[in-house]
Amino acid sequence: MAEAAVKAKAETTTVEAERELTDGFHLIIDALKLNGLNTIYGVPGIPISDFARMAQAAGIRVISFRHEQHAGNAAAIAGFLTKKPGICLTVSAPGFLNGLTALANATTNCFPMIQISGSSEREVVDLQQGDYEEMDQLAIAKPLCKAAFRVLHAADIGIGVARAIRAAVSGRPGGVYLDLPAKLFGQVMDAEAGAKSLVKVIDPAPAQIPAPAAVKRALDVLKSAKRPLIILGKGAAYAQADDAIRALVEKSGIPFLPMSMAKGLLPDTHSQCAGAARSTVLKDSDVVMLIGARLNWLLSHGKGKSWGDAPKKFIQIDIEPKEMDSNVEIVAPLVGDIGSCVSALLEGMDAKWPAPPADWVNAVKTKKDDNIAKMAPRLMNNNSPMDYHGALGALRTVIKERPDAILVNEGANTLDLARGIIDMYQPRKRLDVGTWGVMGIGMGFAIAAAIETGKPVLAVEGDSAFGFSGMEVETICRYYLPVCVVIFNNNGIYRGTDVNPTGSPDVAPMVFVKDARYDKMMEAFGGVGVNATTPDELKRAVNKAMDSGKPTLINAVIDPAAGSESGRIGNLNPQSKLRKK
Ligand SMILES: Cc1ncc(C[n+]2csc(CCOP(=O)(O)OP(=O)(O)O)c2C)c(N)n1
Ligand SMILES: [Mg+2]
Repeated sequence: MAEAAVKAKAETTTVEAERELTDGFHLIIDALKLNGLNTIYGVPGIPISDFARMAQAAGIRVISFRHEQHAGNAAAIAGFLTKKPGICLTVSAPGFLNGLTALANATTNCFPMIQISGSSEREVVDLQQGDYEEMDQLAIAKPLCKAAFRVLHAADIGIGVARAIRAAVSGRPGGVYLDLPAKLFGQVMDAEAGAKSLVKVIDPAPAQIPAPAAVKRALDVLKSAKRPLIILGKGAAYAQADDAIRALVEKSGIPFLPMSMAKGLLPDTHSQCAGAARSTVLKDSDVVMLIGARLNWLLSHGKGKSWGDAPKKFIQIDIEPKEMDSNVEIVAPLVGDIGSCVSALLEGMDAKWPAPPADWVNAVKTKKDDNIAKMAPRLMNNNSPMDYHGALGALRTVIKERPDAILVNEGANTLDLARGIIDMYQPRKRLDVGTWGVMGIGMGFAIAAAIETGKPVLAVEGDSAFGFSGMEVETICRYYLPVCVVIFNNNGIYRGTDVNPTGSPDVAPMVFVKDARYDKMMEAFGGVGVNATTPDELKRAVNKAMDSGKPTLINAVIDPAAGSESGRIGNLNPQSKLRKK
């Protein structure tokens, strides 16, 4: 053969050989795409930089953050909004650890997410020989999530990803950790065998149908009630069984109380909503049906002063059997997925289902109307500097006029008061600090909410709360997301008025730089910054931001003396019998 022909033949053979091989990089990407996971939130670096590049090249949307915790929070809330696991991608050791807070928070809040982390070489890590970013990540992740897996062979990537998906979304959703050591990415295998090894997860979150006897028991208890109450939790919002839940509530005629992230499942302005009569309905109800709400600290564990002296019977709908009797006796446990349970209850309620006693319904309504009337004038003040009520009154109007906007909310006073004041009208539009009351979810949640839904986002942030994720305003500008951040700037944590009693130049631990201008941060990255000193100015600025869709940050100047210690949960601060010195 002539020399040129030999060379040509050799080149063709190489090309053919390459065409027949695939590698870890591509198998992971293919496995994600096969399962409809088309967005990755992460921070690149060794050993996942090329993976992030290749994922983007393959059509996956790769949203690159400034810190892994916020990428993790974004993935978690993407999971809550879509019922598909959100993907968070981190580098080894420190990046992995930065993502863990979000992974643990997702698990606590039952948000499905998968943290995929690159890790260093097993051989070196396991002998503790000091690898670059050495850490036994799988062992560390395990207690913080629902399930944790490691893949060592390219041929196992398909199964590894499938297991992670199923673990994240089936039963009670939660965080899953998937450990991918650096060497896995470059491993090659036969392309056809690789394609065959991928798994499209069939029915990842199978319906769990409640037992008919349990349904009947629940209906019997409900029917016997003199003062019934329905509590809707975040799980009810997650379930996306909105029509069935609304039908059940309306057919029963029972007052309902939405937990924070269940607000809007039925509008807060619904005639049966008892949000403004919370303390009355908790105290005076005799039968309480919990739908996707847990009797944790947020509901005072179902006992004690806030639940009053009247004997209570609890009906609880939850997908997790272990949730039953977690704090108090559940007389009618209904274990199953919320959609199936609510539909089964509805089917069991015939046309003659009795309305709840009128004296109860009227008592709740009177209390609620009183409280709403008392609050109304405070929400209309136009004070400068603003107090929480004036500022939130303005934002309340914005959301009323734009019910499809997503509200992200964190802080102490900024959170507790916004939760009470801003009415929600549609399901899954309020995203906040959840079960732990964690600060730092703000920008991650806002970014994912904008990416996943395409709707405008209003993030209402305490100045302290914002600081935890503030650098991600660059991310918001970089992807040009329709996010309007409003910072309730009261110069500090809870209040900006604490004084250091020693007289040293250090300010008190709760106090920040006075009169800071957070709006300038947004301008640094090309977004719009506004300093608002009155509720009218604030409303105008938010409306402008939402009309334009431009990344905007509004520094809302709040009276530093307006807040109270720890917002509404000051009672949780430990006290000592010893007097303060
Ligand atoms: C990760 C984390 N760290 C610390 C806290 C404690 N914490 C609770 S609320 C809060 C900030 C409250 O101040 P701000 O956000 O300014 O709200 P304000 O009450 O001033 O409106 C802090 C630091 C927390 N909840 N989570
Ligand atoms: Mg503050």
